[in-house]
Order: sequence, then C-alpha cells, then structure tokens
Amino acid sequence: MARILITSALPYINGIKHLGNLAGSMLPADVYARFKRLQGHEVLYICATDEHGTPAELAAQKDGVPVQAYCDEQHEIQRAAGEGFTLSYDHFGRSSSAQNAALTQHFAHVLEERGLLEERTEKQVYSIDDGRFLPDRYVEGTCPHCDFEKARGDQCDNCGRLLDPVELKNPYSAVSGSTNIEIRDTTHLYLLQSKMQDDIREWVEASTEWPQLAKSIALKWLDEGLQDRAITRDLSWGIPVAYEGKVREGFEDKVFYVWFDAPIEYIGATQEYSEKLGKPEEWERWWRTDKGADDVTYVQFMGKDNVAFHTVSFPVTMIGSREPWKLVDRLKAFNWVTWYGGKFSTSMNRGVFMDQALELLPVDYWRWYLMANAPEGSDAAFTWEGFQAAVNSDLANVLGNFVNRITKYCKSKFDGQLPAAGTPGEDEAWMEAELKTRLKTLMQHYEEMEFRKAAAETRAIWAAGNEYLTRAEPWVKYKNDVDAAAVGVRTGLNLVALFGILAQPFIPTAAAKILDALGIPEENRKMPNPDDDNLLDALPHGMKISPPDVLFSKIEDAQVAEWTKRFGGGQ
Ligand code: B3M
Ligand code: ZN
Repeated sequence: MARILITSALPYINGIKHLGNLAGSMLPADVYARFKRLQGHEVLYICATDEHGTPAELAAQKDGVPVQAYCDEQHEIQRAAGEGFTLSYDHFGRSSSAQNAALTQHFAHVLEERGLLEERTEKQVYSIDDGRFLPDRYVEGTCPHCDFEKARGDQCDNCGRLLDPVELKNPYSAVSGSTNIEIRDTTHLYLLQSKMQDDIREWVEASTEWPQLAKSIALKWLDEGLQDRAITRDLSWGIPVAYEGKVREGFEDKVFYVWFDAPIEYIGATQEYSEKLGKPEEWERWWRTDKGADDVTYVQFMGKDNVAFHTVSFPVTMIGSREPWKLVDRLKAFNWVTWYGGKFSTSMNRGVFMDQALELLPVDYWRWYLMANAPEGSDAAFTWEGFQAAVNSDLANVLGNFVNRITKYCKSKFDGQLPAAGTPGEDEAWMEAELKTRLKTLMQHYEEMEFRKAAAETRAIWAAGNEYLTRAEPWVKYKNDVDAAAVGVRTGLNLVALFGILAQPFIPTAAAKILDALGIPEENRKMPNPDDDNLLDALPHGMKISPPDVLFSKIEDAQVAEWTKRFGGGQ
C-alpha cells in the first residue's frame, strides 16, 4: 500500500469557479484520488480557498462588507460547490487559517536565517485617486516584452511572462481606470530566488516523473534565470509580516504576498485537517521527510498558468529553508477549457459556472464530459453539442442501456437471480481477452494521469460489453437453450458490476447506483486486477439483483437550444 498526497491548486476566494477551472485542477485531482483509493492506497486529498490579496479586499469593499465576512461567505459557497461536484477532499481548508499564518511566518523567518531574504526599497505603482498602492494585477498597461496592451502587472496573458508592475508601459489603475498614477518608494522583503537557481535546476532535472507540460514550463523559467521576488505587499488583508507575535519594524501596514502564503496552505490545510481529526501530529507524516513523509508520493494538479509558482517559487521556499519538507513528485498541468474557443466570462454571458451547472443536470453528466475532454494535449473547447453527444452516446446509450437491458432481462426471465447454469464458450472467451487487454491499458492511462485516454478506454470497455451481448444474444438463445442464455446473463451481470466499478472515479454517483442495484458490498468495489482469472464470473451465483432506476436521461435538442440562449454558444 502506497501513501499518496494529492493537492489541487487552491481556488481563489473571489467568486464561484467556472467549469474550465474545475476541469483543470480539482476535478482531475478528485478522479485520481478516487482511483488511488480504489486501488487500496492511503490517499490524502487536500484543497482550500486561497483568500488573501487585493481581489478579495476589493470585492469585499464593493459588497460593503468586512473582508473576513466576505471570505467566510465565499468559502462556504465554494465548499458547497465542491460538495455538489462530489469532490472527495479529505479537507477543504482556508489560507486565512491560523495554521497557515504561523507556517508562513515560520518560512519567512528561516529563509531570512538562511540568507535568502533581504529588505529592498523599490519603486511601486501608487494610484492617487484610489489612495492605494496597486499591486499585482491591479495595474495594467503595455507588456514590455511583447507590447500586448492589456498586460496585468503580475503576468502578461499574451506572452505568459511574469512581470513586475513597474515594468509596464503606459500603466493605469485597473480599479478605477485612472492614469493618475505615480511611482513611490516602498520597502519590501525580497526572496532571493537567484541564489537558488542551481538548487532548483538540479531538483527539476532530477524530477523524472513530471509530465511533459509541467517540466517544459519549469525549464523555460530556469533558462530565463530566476529573478528575486518581493514577498510582501502594501495591503491590510493578509498574513502579518511578523514572527512569534512581533511585527517586523517598518512592516506594520504590510502583509505577505498572497502567492507566498497560498502554496504554504497545502501544508496549513493538512494541519487544519490533523487538528480536526484530533491527531495534531498527523500532518507531519505527509509533509516532513524526517517523520515518515519520505515514502509519500506527492502529486499536484493545476492549470498551466500556475506551474511557475509550483515548480520555482514554492520550491525555493521549501528547499531554501533547508528543512526536511516533502516536495512534489509528480505535477500534472492542464491547458484551458475554452467556451467555444473563447474565454468564459460572467459579464458577457459566456459559459457555465459550477453552481449553475448543477441546476441544469446531475453532476456525473458534467464530470464525464469534462474529463472525457480534459484539456491535456491542448486547449479543449466546451460546446453544448459535444456535451450532448457525450452524454447521450457514452452515458445513456453505451453504459445506461447496457445496464438496463441486462438487469431487466435477468429480472423478467431469471427472477432477478444471477443464474448459475451453463458453460462459458467462445463469446465469453472473446470478452475476457478483450477485457484483460483493455483493463491493462486503462490502468496505465490512470497511472500516467492521462484522463482523456482513461475515459476513452473506459468507454471502449463499455462498448465491448455491448458487442459481447450482440454476439452472445441471450434473448435469442433463451428460446431453445435456457442454459446458454444463462451464461450470457451471468456474464452480462458481471460486466455490469465491472462497469460500475470502473466508472467510480469519473461518475461516482451513477456508479454507486449501479453497484447498489447489484448489491455489491463496499469492500468488493476496488479496482479489478486485469490478471484475475474470474473477471467474468466473480459474482456469487444465485445472488439477488434489481434493475436500477433510469441512470441517465438524454439531453434533448430543445434543452441545448435553451441553454445556448442562456449561457452562450457557437456564433
Ligand atoms: N489561487 C489560482 C488563481 O487564482 C491560485 C492558485 C493558488 S495554488 C497555491 O489563479
Ligand atoms: Zn507580453
């Protein structure tokens, strides 16, 4: 049994996430966590809301509520949305927790002791009309590298480079649009990433298990040379620049930068979880290599825009501390889900957000489509037409009909009892061979975290089951040879169970319905071993089954038309 720590990038507190955000971090992390648990491994899946920084402060201001209250409310909304999507977090924490504050302050303190922090007085954009410094993305202007005119202060969406806001040409305030801007001096703590260049490169190069997208992004940053970065900001909402309760002189009105404390919350949230469990030291088994975490495999999930922070900035914090922290072993990054090739946008009425989706259709319809079309090799476009086709064909026809047909037939002809009679023949041998090969392929796709391929293979297994029934034709055989029909029904029901088991990571709710209808006990729902000899005759003969209620209903053209109107579509 292996121990696997899984984190997905922390959704920012400001507003409910759209389906693209979900598909590029939390959902695949959940699918992977479920898969690993079903293999019998010990899994800890941690996520949290990322709560600090200017966007939260401004959103609260706009709503006229204190920022803490704003975050309390938004956290609850996101927690509920995650629950709606059946995301199986072991803990969904908050980066504003006391645990994260203490850890963040601890890291800053050790980094300083290691000579990796330094106070520097820098020039910063100050908006006179807004009465505040404009950090990060609240300054916009022209990118100094590619001349894109709407580059954000922290990062250019066009060329992808991380920026320093004062580098922008023609800066303006994204809060008010004001160009009444001046550059003022302000003192901040700098993390000397440049000193860690060699350590980070060595570590990245030794990380053989990173999928391609993550590794190439990390190497690109290293090739450009690591820049020292300010880890504090002129703000009031955030973690105080203090150590053991004492605020650093000159930093009374400053806090740590949100991107400094957010990844530390992976650890913070694990501490929150440990305390909730009543085992305050439990987190160390996952995070301290001197306390057992050396045999943990740590897997991170995120969108590609977050990779630099996870392959460079956060590792600088961890490795730079020279303390025995568990580092990421495998980092799975995703491209974007687009809305018909463009951006999701609330204001332009383009795209479906997590809460809206569940008002339209059950969770598994979305989970299936988003994972079967995961943005892995490239960006993937959400379209209503693609969604409709995937649900109607894969779920309703290929899986749903199979389950219905064979369970109903068993009920009507065999009294709802798994028949024992008859000897397997050619058709069963074909099915078994097919299953063995495909199961191996499926397991491999999961191991490689190739979710699109894993979904395609899962579907191919369901399709092979349909093909089997076409070959075996128990309903035809029944007329002359009830025993031959019994073999088909028995094999078919074993396939129903297997399909339910294999479906669990992607569509856990429907899978549970199938397995409950067959009365499969919890302990027999683990991932099958492709080399098992009785894959098609595993269920106890004579067991009682009952057909499940309708598993999936088809999406009608009229629904697609209505939703296209409401949420946007092609054109
Ligand atoms: N909150 C993602 C974002 O808002 C960011 C991820 C943090 S992971 C530590 O773009
Ligand atoms: Zn640019």
